[in-house]
Amino acid sequence: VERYNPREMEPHWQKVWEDRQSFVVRHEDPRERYYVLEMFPYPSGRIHMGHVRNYALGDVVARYQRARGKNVLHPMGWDAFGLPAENAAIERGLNPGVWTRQNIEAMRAQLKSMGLSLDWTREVATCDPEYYKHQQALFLDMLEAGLVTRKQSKVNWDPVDMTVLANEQVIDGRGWRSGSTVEQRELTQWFFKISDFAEDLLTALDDLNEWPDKVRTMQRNWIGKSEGLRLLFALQPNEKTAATSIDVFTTRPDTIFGASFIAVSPDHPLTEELVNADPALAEFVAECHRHGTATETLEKAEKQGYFTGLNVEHPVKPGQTLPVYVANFVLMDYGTGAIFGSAGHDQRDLEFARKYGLPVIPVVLPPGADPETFTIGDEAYTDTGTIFNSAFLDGLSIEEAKRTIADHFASLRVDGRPQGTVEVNYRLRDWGVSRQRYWGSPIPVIHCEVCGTIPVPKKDLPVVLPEDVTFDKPGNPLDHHPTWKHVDCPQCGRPARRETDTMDTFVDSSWYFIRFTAPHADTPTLPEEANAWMPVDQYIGGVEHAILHLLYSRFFTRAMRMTGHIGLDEPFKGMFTQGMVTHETYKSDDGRWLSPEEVRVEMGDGDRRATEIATGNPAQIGSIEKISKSKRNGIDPDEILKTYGADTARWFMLSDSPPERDVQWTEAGVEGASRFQQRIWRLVTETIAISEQFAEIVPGSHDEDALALRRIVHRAVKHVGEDIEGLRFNRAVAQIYELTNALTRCYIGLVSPAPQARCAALREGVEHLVQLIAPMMPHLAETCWEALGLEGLVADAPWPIVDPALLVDDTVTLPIQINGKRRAEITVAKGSQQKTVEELVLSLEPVARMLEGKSVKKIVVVPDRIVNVVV
Ligand code: ANZ
Ligand code: ZN
Repeated sequence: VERYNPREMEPHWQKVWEDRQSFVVRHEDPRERYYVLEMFPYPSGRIHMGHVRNYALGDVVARYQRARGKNVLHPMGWDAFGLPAENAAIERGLNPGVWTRQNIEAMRAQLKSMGLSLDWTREVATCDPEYYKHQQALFLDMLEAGLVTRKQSKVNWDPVDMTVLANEQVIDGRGWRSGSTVEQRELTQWFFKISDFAEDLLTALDDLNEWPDKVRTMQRNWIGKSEGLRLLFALQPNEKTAATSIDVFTTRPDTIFGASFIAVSPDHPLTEELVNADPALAEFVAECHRHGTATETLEKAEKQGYFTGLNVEHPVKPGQTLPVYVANFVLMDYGTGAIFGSAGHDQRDLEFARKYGLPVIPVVLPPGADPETFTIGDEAYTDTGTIFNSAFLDGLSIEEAKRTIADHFASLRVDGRPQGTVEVNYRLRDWGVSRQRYWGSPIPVIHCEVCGTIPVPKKDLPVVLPEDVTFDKPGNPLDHHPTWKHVDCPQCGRPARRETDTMDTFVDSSWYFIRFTAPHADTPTLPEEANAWMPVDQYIGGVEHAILHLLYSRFFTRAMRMTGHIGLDEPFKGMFTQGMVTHETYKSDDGRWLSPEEVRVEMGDGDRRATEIATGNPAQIGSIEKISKSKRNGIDPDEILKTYGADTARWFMLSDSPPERDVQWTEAGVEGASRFQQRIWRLVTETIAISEQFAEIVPGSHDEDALALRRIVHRAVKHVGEDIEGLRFNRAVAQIYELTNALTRCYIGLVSPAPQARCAALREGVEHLVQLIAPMMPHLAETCWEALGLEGLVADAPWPIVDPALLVDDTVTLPIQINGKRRAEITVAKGSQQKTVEELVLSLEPVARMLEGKSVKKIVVVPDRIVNVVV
C-alpha cells in the first residue's frame, strides 16, 4: 500500500474547497444557522502553537455542525491595531501599516495551510478604514446616546511607551510592556460608560449557562458588587477645613465599635484642601503618586499614613474621637474615597493601626472563643462570629448587627443628612478608551476653541489614519504630523484641531464578531443579519481574555442595541476557554536556554537524555512550561505543518488532553499522530481491496461478528458526536482509536470467501470512520472518501445516522419459524424492530436456501421473541 502523502494531498484539498467555495456562507441558505468563532489573532507575523490549538478546536466544531446540517458561519479576521506595530516602526523603521499588512499576508497563508473551514470572503482587519469607519460611526452613535463621556482623570502613564495604561496593564507598578515605573498623570479622556451597566452585566451572567463557571466568577469579581453603608462622621470643629463631615463607605458597619481611625485617599477633596497649608502632607501625597494607585500595587505596598490633625466624633461612643489620616491604600475612585478602620477585623487596618500605635479593639468573637481572653495577633479576624464589646450590638450575628446598626444610623442626622444610608458600590470603572498612540482607530471628534468638542459629521467618516508618519520623536506621531490634525470646525468653519488620541484596541475587538455577520455592509451592521446570526453559538479563546474582552464585548453589544444596530444584549451563548500549549525546556551545560531544535533527545539507560547538537555537550532537560520566547521552548507551527502536515498537528492538539487543560507538545506525540494517519489510510485502502479480492462473497450470510462490529461502529458514531458537542475532543479521539482497532481486527480476521455481512459491516464501518475523523483530519478524510468512491466531498456529507437498535447493549437470539416450523435462529441487537430483523433474516443463508423459488407472503417479527415467515 502506498503511504499517504499529506504534503501532496493537503494543498490539493485546500484548493478544492476554495474552488468550490465550500465554506462560503450563502445568504439564502435556509438551514438552521450556527455561528462558531475563535478569537481573532493579532497579526504579529507568524502563528504560534496557541493559534494552532485554538483554530483546530474551532474547526472541529464548525465542520461537525456543518455535517449536522447547519448553515455554519465560521469567519476569520485580524485584530490589527496595537503597540507592536509601532514598536516595529520605532525599532526597525518599518511603517506600521506596511508591517501589519505583510504580517497578515504571511499569517493568512499559514492559516490556510491548516485547512480550516473558514469563510474567507468575510475577512476583516481592524486597521482597515472599511472597518474602523464603522467603529467611528458607532462611537458617534454612542456619544449621542449618552454612553460616552469625556472627563479628567488620573491615569497610569508609562514614561517609556509614552502612553496611558489601563490598570491591568500595570504589573507591580510597572508598565506591562516597557517594564518602567508607571507615573500618575491627569488627562482629559474619553470614557465608555460601562459602569452604568454594572448591575445588568452582573445579573445577566446567571443566564450564561454555557460559559465556564470560572469565567463567570472572574467577571463577577471584576464587576465587584458590594452592599454596604454610607456612613457620615462629624468633624470636630477646627481651623483647617470648611468641611464639617466625612462620608465613608463600609461593608462592615457591624464593626463600628471597633473603629480606631478614619483614612481618606491622597486624592480626596479634603486632602487636596489640606495640602495647601501643609507642605509635609503635600510631600506625602506626591510620594503616594510616585508609587501609583493601581489596585495591585497598593495591595502589596506597605501601608503608609499621614495624620491630618483632624478628628471626628465617634458615632457610637459619645465623647470619644477618631483621628483622621491620609492613607495610601484608600482609592479615590471607589466608594467615597474614605474609610473607617476597624483594626481587629481587616488586615490592612490592622497593619496600619500597629504601625501608627492606634487601638486594636476586637468586636467579633470567633465561635467558641472566650471573650475575656480573645485577642488579635498578627492577623485580623475576618470570619464569622458573634458581636461583643459593642453595647447594643452585643450577642448579635454579623448579619443581624449590620441590619441593626443600619437602622440605628438611618434615624440619626449629620449635616442635615441621614447618618447612614444603605448603598451599593461596584468596583467596575468606566472604560477609558483614549490612547496617546498612533496605530489605532482615530476618535472622530474635533476640538474647536469656540464651539468646544464637536463630533465629526458622519458623512466625513472615516477619519483616516495618515500613513506618512515618523517616529523620530517620542510621543504620538499624530501630534507631530504636519497637516493631519489641522481641520476646519464642522460647526463654525474656523481652524480647529482633530482629536489625536486613538481608541483602545479593546474597542476594535468588542464588536468584530457582529461585523462578521455583514462584513461588507456600508453601515456597521445589517440588523437583520446581526439578529439572524447572533449570538455566537460557540466562542473559543484563551482564558487571558476571560475578563476584559468578554466584558467589553458584552457592554458593546448592549450599547449597539441601544443605538439600533442589533436586537440583543448577550453576544456569546457558548464560551470555551482553552488551555495552553506547553513544552519541555532545555538548558546547555553553561546555563543557556536551548530551543528544541538545538537539542537531540534520546533514550539512554532507561531515562531520556539531551545533547546540545552544536557542541555535542550534554544538555539539561528542564521543566514543562508554557511556550514562551524567554525560555525558548517554542515550536514553530510552520515547521510542524511542513514536516507532518496539518492533519497530524490538528489531531495531536485534539488528542492529548482535555481542551480546557494545558497540552504538552512532544515529538513522540506528533509522531504517534502521524502514524495513526497512515494506519487509517492503510485500513481504508485495504478495505477497498477486499471488495475487489472478495468478489465472490458468499451471499446472504448474517453473522454475529458482523453484528458485533456494526454495534461498535454505531456506538462510536453516537459517542463521537456527543463528545464533540460537549467539546470533549480528546474523548472523541479515544473513541476513534478504539473504532479503528475494531475495524482493523475485523479486517485481519477475514478469510476468503468472506461472509458478505462481515464485508458489508467493515465497509460501513470504514465509511463512518472517515466521517468521524473528517472534522479533525479533514484532508485525510477527503482523500479516503474519494478513494472509497463516495459521492461529493466528505465536507458536505451529512453526519452518519445511528441505528438505535445497534446501541442496545445485549443481543437476543430469535427462533425463526417458516410456516410454523422452527428452521433457524438469528442473533440480533435487543430491541431490533421489524424492518431490521426482516432484512437480516432474509439475508441469512439457511433461510435464503429454504425460500429459494418461493414467494414470501409475510414476515411477522415479535421483537425480542420470535420471527415467523409465511410463504
Ligand atoms: C470598615 C471595615 C471594617 C471594612 C472591617 C472592612 C472590614 P469591598 O467588599 O471590596 O467593597 N473601603 C471602602 N472604600 C475604600 C476605598 N476607596 N479604598 C480602599 N478601601 C476602601 O470592600 C469594602 C471595604 O473596603 C469597606 O468596608 C472599607 O473598609 C474598605 F473590619 O469599612 B470597611
Ligand atoms: Zn467651531
